[in-house]
Amino acid sequence: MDVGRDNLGNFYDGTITPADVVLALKLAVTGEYDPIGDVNDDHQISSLDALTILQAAAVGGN
Ligand SMILES: [Ca+2]
Repeated sequence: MDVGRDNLGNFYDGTITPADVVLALKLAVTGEYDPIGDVNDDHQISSLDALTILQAAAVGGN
């Protein structure tokens, strides 16, 4: 994950946290697209992306 601010103004610090899951779910609900949140590279943000981020947060989050 890149560090910095994406085109929606969300800040990414390079670590995966539950806050990133919330952001991904928000994108999934609103239909907005952000390549940073598209962790499985299928060119859409869905609950599957959020689940993948949640699992990453549970394993390696701090
Ligand atoms: Ca995706």
